[in-house]
Amino acid sequence: MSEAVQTLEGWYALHDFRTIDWSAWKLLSAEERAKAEDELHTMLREWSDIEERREGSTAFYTIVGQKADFVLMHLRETLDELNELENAFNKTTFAQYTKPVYSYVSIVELSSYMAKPGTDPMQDPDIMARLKPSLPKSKHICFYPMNKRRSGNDNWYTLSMEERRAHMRSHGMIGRSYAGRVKQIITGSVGLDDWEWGVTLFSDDPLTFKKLVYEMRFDEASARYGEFGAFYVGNLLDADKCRQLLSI
Ligand code: 76R
Repeated sequence: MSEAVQTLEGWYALHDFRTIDWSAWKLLSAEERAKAEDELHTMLREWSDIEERREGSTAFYTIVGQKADFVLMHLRETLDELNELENAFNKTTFAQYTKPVYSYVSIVELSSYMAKPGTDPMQDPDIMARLKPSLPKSKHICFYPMNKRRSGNDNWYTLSMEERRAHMRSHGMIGRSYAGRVKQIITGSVGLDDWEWGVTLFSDDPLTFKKLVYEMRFDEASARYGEFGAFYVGNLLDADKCRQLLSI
């Protein structure tokens, strides 16, 4: 049996994708819509207070295309908190005018392939910041789930630790050449959801997603061992953009 890599886990993550029921939303009176929006903005403010207290983080983005209209990505200390906030949102008037289309449950994960031997990662402030990150307010988000292949000669899980480390080094080198242009959050979901990892990328330029993901496709870690689910891409929603989106 190959040795499993040690992983470090941080905050739990929920990616909640919804469409908006525009026909029902349009049937509301302007007052009813305003009330529903006020309630939504109160909830958004509560989430940003939680972020300020460093007890979690929330990202709110539109989704372009027909897979969803928006995503709320939440990070929290526990699965219970994620469930509570999901239910609190579902009880709002605005949520009544949305339909869930996809969700993903995972946990922020760092693997130790590149860890410096003899150091305690939990004492490293950079590592702690990556495990419990404040989600960036970049203009764009990209999310997709992925697996590492387990078929025939292409089985990631039968590779030795050294082989996997070499692949991850090469993978990390490509990633690092995008430093400053993209922020990636890898969340592990083995035992939590249908795929093995969620990949969430943030950038001010959506073309960077295409360039980065394309370049990685040629790297063996992705070319030979990567399997990918559906891609979701979208634009940052601040309070003003949210009002614009919901105005009829
Ligand atoms: O933590 C580190 O910086 C070490 C290097 C590193 C690891 C171990 C790293 C760097 N990643 C690691 C692990 Mn990654 N990553 C992806 C995708 O689309 C694709 O082909 C793959 C999706 C992207 C875009 C990406 C970006 N990475 C992982 C793992 C877990 C593997 C395991 O444990 O077996 C997955 C599934 C995964 C997938 N990666 C980076 C990036 C970027 C941009 C970096 C550089 C980060 C930086 O140095 O700032």
